[in-house]
Amino acid sequence: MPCQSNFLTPKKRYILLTVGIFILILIIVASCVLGIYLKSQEETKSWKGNGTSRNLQEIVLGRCYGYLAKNPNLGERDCNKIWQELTNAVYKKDPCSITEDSYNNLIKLTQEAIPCNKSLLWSRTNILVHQFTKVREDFTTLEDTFLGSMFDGLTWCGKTNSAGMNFKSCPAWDECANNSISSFWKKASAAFAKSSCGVVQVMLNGSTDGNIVREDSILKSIEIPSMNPDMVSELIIWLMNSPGGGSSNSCSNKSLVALKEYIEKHKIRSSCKVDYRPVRLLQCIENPGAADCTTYYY
Ligand code: NGD
Repeated sequence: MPCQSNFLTPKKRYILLTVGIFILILIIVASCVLGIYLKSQEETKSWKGNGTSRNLQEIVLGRCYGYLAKNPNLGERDCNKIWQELTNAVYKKDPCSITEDSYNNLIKLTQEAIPCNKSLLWSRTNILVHQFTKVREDFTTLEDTFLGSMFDGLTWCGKTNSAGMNFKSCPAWDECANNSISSFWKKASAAFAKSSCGVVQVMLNGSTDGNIVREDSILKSIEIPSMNPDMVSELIIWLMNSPGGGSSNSCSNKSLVALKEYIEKHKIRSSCKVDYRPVRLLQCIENPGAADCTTYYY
């Protein structure tokens, strides 16, 4: 009796091979289609905030070289590496999954000593505080530091499935907890507060609507708890009201009393000055006819 072979006949082998190749081609085509679909989904997905600032890379590099030219004491810093670390933090990642730790390397590359008694924090006084530090360069806000000055006023976020920035839209501050912008400023603010020493100042807005200090403000939730009470001797509040009238507040305002208690709970002394004169003079340059400004004329 002829023994029966276990091997496939050439015909069966040919059919199996054809089917195998067909399935392989099908898998490759399906994954290509899925990839294109995911990419197009991402590109059409729209976040609520503005997209990455146009020419972001050129702006960041320009600001980096500009700061180094003005501050030779910082020594050798590699602006291209700094840009690289920003891209490492956000490229190929969901812009709502960027944590404060994503920026660890960026923070390391931009470390800078802040002279004692010169740190100036702020909340709801963005314009005024920076008008002030323009003329009083001995005070330093986060936005006047190497790191802060490179990224202030800019927006950026990456794309989940591909390298590069998303220039169409980025998550707004409140759209998700771990977004590329809010995590950056939280990390940068914590680092700035941590390296502050001596007497620290904070400029607040007495004429703002609602609470002078929001519960979830970066000042209250990040900066005050990040300060080292062994290094910071006092936090002085400058409460600035608008000189043109409207609502104004004193240091006995409820939210300020609560803030003072909160600061002291973190083992830091605090005091408060209303309408701190050097800043008031600056306000009066812009608004010389305001009732509260006329006393400065002789
Ligand atoms: O809850 C928020 C929010 N918190 C901060 N910001 C927020 N935006 C929301 N939509 N929802 C953003 O921070 C927003 O762009 C504000 O214009 C900005 C400052 O918020 P503000 O005036 O309420 O003050 P914070 O106490 O939260 O923050 C000011 C302190 C100050 O020492 C800065 O050096 O924290 C530093 N910082 C935080 C956030 C952003 C700086 C920036 C910046 N330069 O963009």
